[in-house]
Amino acid sequence: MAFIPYRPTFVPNDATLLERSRAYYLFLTTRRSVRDFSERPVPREVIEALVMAASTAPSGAHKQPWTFCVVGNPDLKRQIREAAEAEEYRSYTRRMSAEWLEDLAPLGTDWRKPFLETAPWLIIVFRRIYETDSDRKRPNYYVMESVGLAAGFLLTAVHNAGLVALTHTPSPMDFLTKLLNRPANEKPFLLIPIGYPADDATVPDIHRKETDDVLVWY
Ligand code: IYR
Repeated sequence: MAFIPYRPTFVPNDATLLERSRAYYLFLTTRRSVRDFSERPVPREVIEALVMAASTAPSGAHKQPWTFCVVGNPDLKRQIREAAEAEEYRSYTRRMSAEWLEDLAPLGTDWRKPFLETAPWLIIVFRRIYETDSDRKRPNYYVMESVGLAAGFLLTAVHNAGLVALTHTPSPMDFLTKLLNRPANEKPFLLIPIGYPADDATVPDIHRKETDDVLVWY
């Protein structure tokens, strides 16, 4: 591998360093998980740019062990919704523990997932557990960490664009492998509807942890 000089995009001075850091933090505090989507269309090229932003995430041995499947087809969205709701119904009525349901109660979620049809796009993130190079299996490394980072990059890109997203985790997710016809080396990781928020969208009045609760200096 050739090495090339690292050229910083810009060199901040002491004042802009703090200003930019705080401004970005403030901007991120305005990101929310939204469950009420508008049907307003979002151009395909926008989604492509957001996915490519996600794909800039660091990854184990730079394997980029992810595939972003993008669904806009209404019929496929309906099939995904039906399959997700069937699993979620079983989860909410049988599989989730009393403690789990109690922790979720303030968020007001249930097995119904209308956003899987309302949102113009569903991005299903798959983690690639290995690659097949001329019939030989090659491992990927730190796949969970890598794909988690890419999903995080996607969420901040969506927020920066002025759109909203939801990190949805229907469980189990194997129905996505089947519906999207994915190969054996890919496992579903997250389902992320993306679009504009509905005009009357509401979000729970959550509060984030304070500095002292998340940061320890040594
Ligand atoms: N996957 C279910 C339940 C759920 C679980 C957690 I942890 C959440 O933060 C939110 C929901 C669902 O999507 O409803």
